[in-house]
Amino acid sequence: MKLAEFPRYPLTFGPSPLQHLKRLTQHLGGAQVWAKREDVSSGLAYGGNKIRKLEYIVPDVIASGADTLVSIGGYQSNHTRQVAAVAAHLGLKARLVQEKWVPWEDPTNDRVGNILLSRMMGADSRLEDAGFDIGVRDSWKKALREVEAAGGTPYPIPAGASEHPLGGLGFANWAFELAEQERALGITFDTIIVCTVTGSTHAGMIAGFAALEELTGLRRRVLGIDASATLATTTDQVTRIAGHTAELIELSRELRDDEIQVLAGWAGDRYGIPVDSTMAAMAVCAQLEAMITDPVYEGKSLAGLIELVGSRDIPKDSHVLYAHLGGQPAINAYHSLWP
Ligand code: 5PA
Repeated sequence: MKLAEFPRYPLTFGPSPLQHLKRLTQHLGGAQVWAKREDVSSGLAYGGNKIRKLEYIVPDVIASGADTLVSIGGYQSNHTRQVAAVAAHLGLKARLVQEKWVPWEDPTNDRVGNILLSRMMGADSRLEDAGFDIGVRDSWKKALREVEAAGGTPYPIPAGASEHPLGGLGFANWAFELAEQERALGITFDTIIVCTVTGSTHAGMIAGFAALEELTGLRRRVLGIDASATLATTTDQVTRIAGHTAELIELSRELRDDEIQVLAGWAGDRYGIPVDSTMAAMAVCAQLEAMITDPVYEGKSLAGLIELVGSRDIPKDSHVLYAHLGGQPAINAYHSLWP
């Protein structure tokens, strides 16, 4: 099926806005830096990248007759908060498995930010001790069985909605949406910067831009900035989901190796723990643009962008687009970074 033929349940206000980051551009003295803002494009509990993925999953949820969305993430998972939001919006229940993905010992970590919002929206959010892993977990299978045992009909949504068969479609569509916006603006972005952890955001973009390339011949660099600190696993997952999504939308060729680029260098040693470059990137963007990023995901991809523009790896005559994927609620649990 072509991408436009897949059913999509709208959960956003419309296309996510494009913003020229003029003061950041001036500060870096190189490429023109813009952002496409998934963090301000939906009214559902502050939105974010999962909303777009879920737009293509909700029709399947409705068709399945399920009454409970079951999903998994860390204590401060943005994904599970967006699943809780979509459940509330659809009048369904949400059962969330929140694992100890990050050894962040702040006593507010399991109480404020994302997890607080999920609880407010009525989700049944339960803590588990397991550490970071983007794969399919036993705790999640257990939650599915429990929902069934209680007489419910669960609908499973894996971590980040990435391993869901339709998980890549939202960001394949993002590529087409961007192409429309570019036509209206008269600007073409040659480089895209996107944070990558469970992979389907980046992978969807790769498939979408490949499909666009078939129509226009235009090649771009879609650079995934790893924030998982488990580069090999994330790169495998991106490769697999990009290939699967490309097949789903009937790309007429295999993806090339150069289309899949997940860059290391800004994740630090551990998922969820910021390093100096993360802190510097978050501060510079907050202070120059009042654009807020988080220390788990977006601060890390922003650090990548800043270094690649500063070093001219992304040349001065480029237009580079930073995909802002949301994630701000988590900063509440990281208050001690700004004492
Ligand atoms: C997340 C993911 P992918 O998982 O699709 O690679 O997206 C990475 C990403 N930015 C980037 C923000 C703000 C994100 O929330 N978050 C996960 C979560 O549980 O919240 C799936 C890990």
